[in-house]
Amino acid sequence: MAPARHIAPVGTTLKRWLPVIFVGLMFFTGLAWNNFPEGGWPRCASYGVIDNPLDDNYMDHVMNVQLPRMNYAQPKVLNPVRTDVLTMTPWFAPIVWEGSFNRDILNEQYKKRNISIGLTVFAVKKYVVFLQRFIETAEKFFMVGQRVNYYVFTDLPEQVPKMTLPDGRQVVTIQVPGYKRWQEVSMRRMEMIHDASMRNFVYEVDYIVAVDVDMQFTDEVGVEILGDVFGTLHPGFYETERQHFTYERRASSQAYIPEDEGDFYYAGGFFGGTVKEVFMLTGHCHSAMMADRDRGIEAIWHDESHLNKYLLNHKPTKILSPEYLWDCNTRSPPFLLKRRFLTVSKNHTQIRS
Ligand code: 48C
Repeated sequence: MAPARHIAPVGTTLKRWLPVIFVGLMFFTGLAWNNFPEGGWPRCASYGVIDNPLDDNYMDHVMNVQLPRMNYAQPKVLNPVRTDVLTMTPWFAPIVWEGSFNRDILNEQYKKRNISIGLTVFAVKKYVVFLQRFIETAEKFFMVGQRVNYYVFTDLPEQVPKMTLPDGRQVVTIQVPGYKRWQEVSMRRMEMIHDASMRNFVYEVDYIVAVDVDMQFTDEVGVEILGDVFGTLHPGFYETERQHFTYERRASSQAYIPEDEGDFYYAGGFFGGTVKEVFMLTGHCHSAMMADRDRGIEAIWHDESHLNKYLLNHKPTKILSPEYLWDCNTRSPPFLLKRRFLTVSKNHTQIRS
């Protein structure tokens, strides 16, 4: 019977081969390392080098996430802060209400990104009278601590109030025609924002927030509103059945929405998003309005009708509650814990004449 071969315990074998394994590992690692594509980790087994979709300092992000110590209430899975209002749409877009977010956490996240926001406002003909209060109240409440460009579109640039603003905030005046009809002024905003997005905004800011000027900020409006594309619930329709929304109901208009369609009724006076998304939204709405004009039709609520059609077919990634656009003459219902952006009472006939 052949002598039993002496089989050394595994540990001895391993020790004996360790140097060989180590040298081998170093050799192959070195080979591999030299073949990594420039700029970091390959995403998958590649047939030829692919562009690395992660930005160059990917590892920095991963290794250096340092949110400062913050004390805030623990979010409770079974005990949501708001149970009186809808806080998420069926397409997973958050609806922003007081209590549904912590601005300190959001500010920390945005601070790392060093963003800038463009606030567009049209003050054409007599509406220039609203600018002073608009900007003064925006300085108190709008994106405090962030970089902001106020883009003031007007036919009367000499009447734009001269205001000294802190570092990082400035007024940029853009001259536009003083269209005769107020409806035309309102509708042309889409065209003007679209053009300015391509000419200026894309080089100057990350987000665009487009609002009415006959308004004033009365409470914090911060980075909680930012996202790819957002609309605002109109204060007059949050509890209305959709067949009673004042959508455009004539099929001949590009803004047409049938009675059995629609999610929400969005206000024309407050929308926004990334420059790219706002560029597409305003371009689409402007083209639709020009197509209607060629066919001799004007949607019932002008740019607001087209905004609603656009956001029906291109769902907003975030929705602002009526806290962000409220009528100063309407009492606050119990669910309205904040009034952040209020209409300024005016004599429509006088101001639009
Ligand atoms: O700037 C003007 N001048 C006008 O004569 C008519 C409208 N406008 C702009 O369009 C203002 O920025 C207005 O806020 C906006 C249309 N919105 C309104 O008139 C009410 N907020 C509905």
